[in-house]
Amino acid sequence: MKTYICKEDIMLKDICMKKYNKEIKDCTNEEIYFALLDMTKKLADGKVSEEGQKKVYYISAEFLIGKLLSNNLINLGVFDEVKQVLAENGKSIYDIEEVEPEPSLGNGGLGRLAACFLDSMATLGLHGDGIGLNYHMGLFKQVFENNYQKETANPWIEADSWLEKTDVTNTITFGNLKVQSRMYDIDVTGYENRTNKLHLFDIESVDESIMEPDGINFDKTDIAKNLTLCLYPDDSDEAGNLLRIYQQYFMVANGAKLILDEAKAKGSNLHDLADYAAVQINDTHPSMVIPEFIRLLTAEGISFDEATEIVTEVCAYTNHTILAEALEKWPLAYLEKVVPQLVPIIKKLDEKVRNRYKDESVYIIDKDQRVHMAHIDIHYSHSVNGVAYLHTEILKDSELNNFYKIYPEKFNNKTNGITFRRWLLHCNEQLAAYITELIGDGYKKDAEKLNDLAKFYDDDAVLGRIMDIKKQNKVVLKDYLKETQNIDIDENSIFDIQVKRLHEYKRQQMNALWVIHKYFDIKAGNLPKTPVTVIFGAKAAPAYTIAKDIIHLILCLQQLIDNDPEVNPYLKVVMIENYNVSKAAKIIPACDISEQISLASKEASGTGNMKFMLNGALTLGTRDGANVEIGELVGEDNIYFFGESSEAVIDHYAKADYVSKDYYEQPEIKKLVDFIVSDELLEIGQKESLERLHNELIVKDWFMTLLDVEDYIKTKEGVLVDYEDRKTWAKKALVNISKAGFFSSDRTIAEYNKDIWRL
Ligand code: B1N
Repeated sequence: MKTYICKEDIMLKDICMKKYNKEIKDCTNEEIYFALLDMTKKLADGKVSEEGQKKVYYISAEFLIGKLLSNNLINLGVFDEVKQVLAENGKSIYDIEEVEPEPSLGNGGLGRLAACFLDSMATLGLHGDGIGLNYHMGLFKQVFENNYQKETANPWIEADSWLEKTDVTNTITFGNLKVQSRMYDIDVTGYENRTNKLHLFDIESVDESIMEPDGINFDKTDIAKNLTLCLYPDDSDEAGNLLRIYQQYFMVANGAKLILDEAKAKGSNLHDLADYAAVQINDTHPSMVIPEFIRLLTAEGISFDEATEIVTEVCAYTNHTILAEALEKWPLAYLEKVVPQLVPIIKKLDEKVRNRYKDESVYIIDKDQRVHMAHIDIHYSHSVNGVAYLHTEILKDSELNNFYKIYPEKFNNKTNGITFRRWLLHCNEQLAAYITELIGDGYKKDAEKLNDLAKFYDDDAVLGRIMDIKKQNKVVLKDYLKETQNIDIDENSIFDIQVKRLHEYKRQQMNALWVIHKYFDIKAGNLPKTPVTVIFGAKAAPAYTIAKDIIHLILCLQQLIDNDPEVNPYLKVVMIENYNVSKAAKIIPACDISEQISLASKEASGTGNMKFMLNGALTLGTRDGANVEIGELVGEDNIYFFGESSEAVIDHYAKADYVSKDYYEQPEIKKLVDFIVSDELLEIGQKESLERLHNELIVKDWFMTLLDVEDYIKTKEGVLVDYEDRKTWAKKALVNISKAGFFSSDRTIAEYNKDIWRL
């Protein structure tokens, strides 16, 4: 019987004895968790090495890393052994996982992508570190109260955690204010490869006690206490905007200093910085790193022009959205208040642009004296990439067309990806084991090997097993929901799932209209053959009123249907509370239908779509983002597309000819939309909220819900019919799994390295 982790002679047994003077079997789950934390850090530490001259720095406001214990054990190659040792001592690794708090250092896809990328860099053996902020409360925790989202505080840092306090400290200057920073590191373990670091900067003077219980309100002006309190502080007033600028500059000032120090230590004379560092700017939050580098380089005696060239060679920018409101434009006056040292540099950079180009749309500072952060990135980086084929084409053809005409050579596509370690090996152990049984474990390192599953497309036994595993995952989710939210779901129903941030362009409201349609249908006696469970999970930004109204509608529908014995045997709505990475890992493997229904052209890529596909769900979606590439890989028979094309949508915006009222007037649609303010729902929900949403759909509907709702309903009904043919469905699921290899973030990172970083 094994009683220790033999790999590196680091014995869990010994750690427990030394730390607690107890045998493993006598330790509590908490004690074992902290012992495993020590053990894992030691194992990871053994794999840190300085290799090669050049290093990548991935700077991002978000790193949605999720819980790390199991992920690290898998990557370090000791998960099975640990699981077994624990089992032999009457403990379960799954219970111990529950002890770990989930770091909430991100919001959605952008942050989760950064985490997947760190995993893949380490896995490919690339020397690449992350640079970000150590938010003490991260994003708020969501609870439901009276069918509304309520925000609460979300502290996650404990005395003993994955964070390692380093001795790197800096003084960061904002005009008259100076703050002391400190760097904390988290190990990033690669799968059977090297360990990199995620560097998270914090202020020494942060004060968690100033946060109110709602997790979002605090004195926004007390920078020395609040700087690293939370991610995306409310920006509805000037103080909130200034705080975001303070955060961004704090992140890049510490980051730029670290990058230059490391390059110098390796022998760089700074003129050759590009031989030592590649910097990836993840969306515009870190854009100030460009003027900050120029400030630091010129202070070392390098000319402004040369500094500009050096920085351009070092930096590369990733765009993640075409939504205008998400593209940051800071008033110059705000930058003057927070980072006066950067303002002359930004003005000079703008001047250079004005001297070369007459087109106002590419200026950095516009006529309203606002600084377009993305414009700094595009002029002064050597690479601009979108995150899916369609998204990059839209950037080139319309959104950034004026830039594309100037710098065609800078534009490139890097279709997003996901790490299969977390999104298959860890979250769906059974499926991973079965795939290994069928095709060996080569796919764990070379995801394209999943294609070998093609030989089983017509193998009834294999198809049966795939469906059995799905069923077991549905039972796991059922038990989890019972335990955490006291909700009962039926594992024999169809699990139809939409989990992602709440935004009108993602159109959770359209899915809600389908629920209303189905409710009417069931009332009319058209009963579905198999019951349907519609699962939602989403946080709304605290100041985004309509998004909160949509959550309210979904929760009201959930209550209405739960209490209607005529309907509840056939239809159930579940809104998962506080959707996060850990919950995603339980939800995704259980999914039958993956809802990817954004308005075409608006979802830059999506990455949930890839996770669902990999776990054998079929996509119901628009031809948007990476859905388009999923469709090309699996073929039209294995995906359900509906709705207007991105060209048609872009054309509607250009002509401003979409009138939602015209669609609303169609009796079938009117009936669904008006149900939002029906007596049944008003009895459960708040009049103001439901009426606001109802009105929004009729008079505005900026993201064209009513344009696509009819086709959506028709297509979804077709999916439900197809579900009944279990064998054909299983085959479609297997095709999806087998074609998912392309979406490994290992592929994405290899492309970044080949085309942009060149390590
Ligand atoms: O980035 C993901 C994509 O897969 C998604 O399609 C995209 O919506 C997401 C400002 C954002 N784009 N932009 C953001 C987040 C926070 C913020 O303050 C913008 N997130 C995305 C990964 O590429």
